[in-house]
Amino acid sequence: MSGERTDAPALLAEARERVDALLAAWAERVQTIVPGRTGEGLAYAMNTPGKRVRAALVIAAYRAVGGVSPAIAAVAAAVETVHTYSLVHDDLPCMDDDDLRRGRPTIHRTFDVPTATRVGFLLVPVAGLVLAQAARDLVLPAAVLGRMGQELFQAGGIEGMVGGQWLDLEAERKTLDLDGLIAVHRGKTGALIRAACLLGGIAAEAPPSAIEGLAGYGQEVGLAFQVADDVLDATATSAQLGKTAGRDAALEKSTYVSVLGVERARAEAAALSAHAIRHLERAGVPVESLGALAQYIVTRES
Ligand code: GRG
Repeated sequence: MSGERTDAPALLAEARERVDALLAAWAERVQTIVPGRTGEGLAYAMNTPGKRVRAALVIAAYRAVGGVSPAIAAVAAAVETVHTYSLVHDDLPCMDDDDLRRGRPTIHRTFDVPTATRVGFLLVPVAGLVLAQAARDLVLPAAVLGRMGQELFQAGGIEGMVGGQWLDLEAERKTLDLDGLIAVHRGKTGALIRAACLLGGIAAEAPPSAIEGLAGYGQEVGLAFQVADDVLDATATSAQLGKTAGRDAALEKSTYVSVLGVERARAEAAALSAHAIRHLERAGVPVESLGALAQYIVTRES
């Protein structure tokens, strides 16, 4: 659409505004279905304020390949719901055992471990419902919904996020080489980010060449995101991050920083972001918004 801003701050602000409103409405709805503390925990999780990078990627990818409906925000909300589930479970004592997330106490600190465990699991079917509603809002054929569901839940599963997190947990107090680290990062973080980009393209019913370009872009920025996250974990404060800084070192995790050092890790993230943009160029997908988000992902300056 003409007149839309394509800089990262505007894209992220728009994603936050639209997606947060949708998630707040879903949070109210789920509380009428899920009783008591678990329903409250679900609403708390769905209303925590994320940066909404994945949502901005869905929307930017959709528009880059010609999508025009504002209802794409509902697809973005589904992706963010899967992401929120992963954060709730990632923070549990049996995983990264963290107290702070998105500038607030984690769900198991605010409620308790069984509630946070249930909340995480319940968010997965909620994401399916949000995605199905998104397809209705966008008036998409069932086959397109099927394809979006396939990409989202494959990326969220053993071949993606769960598999990567599993490798990550097994690697604590072990030293990974760069290939091992790439496998962890591509799975636990990269797969969902790649899916966000793909879902934007699929929802716009883009041609295969454009979808391939978005997939390549998403794969590179997905890895760049986790490399930049490794750098931030080592260099930023908890107040800046809204989560506990220095957690990787405390858990003796191999990261891009432990393997390459801060400066080479930063350079690697920038190189991945440049590769990402070349995938778009080769596929003839306009670079403006997605390029701005690739740049934001490695600098986190908006
Ligand atoms: C059962 C083994 C097993 C796994 C369950 C918990 C889990 C699945 C996966 C964890 C995936 C995870 C949390 C990866 C880290 C991704 C990451 C860098 C998160 C931070 O993303 P931001 O900065 O956060 O976008 P906000 O809060 O802004 O949304």
